[in-house]
Amino acid sequence: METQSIATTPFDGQRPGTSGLRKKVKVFQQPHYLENFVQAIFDTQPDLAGGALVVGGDGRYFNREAIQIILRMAAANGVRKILVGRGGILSTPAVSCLIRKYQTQGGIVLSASHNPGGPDEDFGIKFNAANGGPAPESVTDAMHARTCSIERYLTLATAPIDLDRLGTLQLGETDVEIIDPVSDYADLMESLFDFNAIHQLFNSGAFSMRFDAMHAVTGPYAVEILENRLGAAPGTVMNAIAREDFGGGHPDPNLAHAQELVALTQGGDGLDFGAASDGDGDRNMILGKNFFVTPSDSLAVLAANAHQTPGYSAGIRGIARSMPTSQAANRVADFLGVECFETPTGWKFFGNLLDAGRITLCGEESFGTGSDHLREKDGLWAVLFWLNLLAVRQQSVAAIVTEHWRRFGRNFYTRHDYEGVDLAGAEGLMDHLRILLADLPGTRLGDQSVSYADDFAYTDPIDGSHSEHQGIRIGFESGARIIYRLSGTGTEGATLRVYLEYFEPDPACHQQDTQEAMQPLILIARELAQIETRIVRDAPDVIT
Ligand code: G16
Repeated sequence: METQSIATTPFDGQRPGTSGLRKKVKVFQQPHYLENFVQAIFDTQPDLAGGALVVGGDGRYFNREAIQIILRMAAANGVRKILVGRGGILSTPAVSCLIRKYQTQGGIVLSASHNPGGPDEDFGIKFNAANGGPAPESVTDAMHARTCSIERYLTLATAPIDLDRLGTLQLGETDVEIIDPVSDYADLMESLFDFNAIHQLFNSGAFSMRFDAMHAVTGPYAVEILENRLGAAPGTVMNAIAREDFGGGHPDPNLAHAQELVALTQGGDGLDFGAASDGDGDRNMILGKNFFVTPSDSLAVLAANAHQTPGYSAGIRGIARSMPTSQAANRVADFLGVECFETPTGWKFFGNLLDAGRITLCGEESFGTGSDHLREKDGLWAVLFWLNLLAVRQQSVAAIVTEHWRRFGRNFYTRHDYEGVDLAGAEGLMDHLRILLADLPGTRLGDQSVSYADDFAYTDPIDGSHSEHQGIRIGFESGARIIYRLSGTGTEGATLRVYLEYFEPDPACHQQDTQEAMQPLILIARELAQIETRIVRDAPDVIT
């Protein structure tokens, strides 16, 4: 089979964002577009030549075509062995699991995560390093630099291979092994949690639940783990069939996009437990009967109770949360006497802390929770963690969380997203805030006194790498915070995220409605940033 060197020229805008390169499918379908980025991976990751690689994606539209292109290019670039999920399917956590288990030199994940799929929707590609985690900025910067000067890519002149049959095929000199996408990951989950206790909970007759796979990649994983291995009733996993367009939905597990599931948990006969995951299986949403667990609270609750699960019975070494995630986890870390790190948004910033053994658990407000078992956030892991806690504590979700608030105080939290806004307006809003920063400390905004205001920068404590402009942070003497950031995962215009938090120690005030309780802070945030005039929006598109 002949290796071909194809002449190409650079495309603008191939800089990876918060999580890889995400663009519209039509952008990726342009001749040479995907190839240029993939060649930049091989050109900047010399260990892949002669090494092993994991390849898989969330099954969205263009997944199969992209995988065929990547396999041919990997073979032409001298990769010795490639592990591919059957049908081209691998969840993001499963890729991380396989890289670590089989000690490959990296992996390529094809996904645009929670963004919609289909011919007119989104696609994405991300490189994960040999530790199983998203490539750090130094690596993605090098890839981007390479895309700016690329002049050729290597591929093989060969027909598409059969992705649907398990077994090993030859592609030139390269072994391509088509593997069961689920089993290694399911085995890892079984090693971390008390499957007997969860099995008993499911069979007690006193517990009802649904897991919403949102027609995305976790369908087969959740059916195998929850229904086959743990004995949940067939149908416990809803929307279990993965589709290229996610059934036309938005595979984002939050209150706005998982309404069908949310409705099932509400009312007097609502389910005891509801959970959902996103397009590529790394996000999670946790619901109890008439109860939504914010991702920030979820991280704090898991940290406070980790010792009750087999995988974490020895306790945790430390916690990390992304900067906009609420400070609820800090209170638990203080109580446990372990370190708590505040990192920029993006799972890649947890990698060094996990590798160095400084943290065991990490999480983000954006529905991501994970631990040192992998180097990605992990949706089903979080669901199993909660199920394990429900089984051993024999309490409802609401009881566990309200008890947690009584013990540690409650960090009320909400995020307001303004999606698809004019980029220049959004950047102007951020510039306006930056100009205000120096004068804010010591002033009063509404009934709050500003104690600090900055443009968040982070120096990684392990390798000293430095990241700037990671979000505008305004902290008040009361412990409340307002944070403004522009999303790094959108594909159209800009998305402004406003994150709001305040601390309430008094249990008598813990049952208030979040939006009502936070109204004074919401108004401060809107006025300070001049949201209505600068991005011409009078209300957020999504509130979580
Ligand atoms: C990605 C990143 C997360 C980040 C999230 C939101 O998640 O992996 O670390 O918190 O995007 O980022 P942004 O606020 O920049 O849109 P996912 O699930 O999309 O891969």
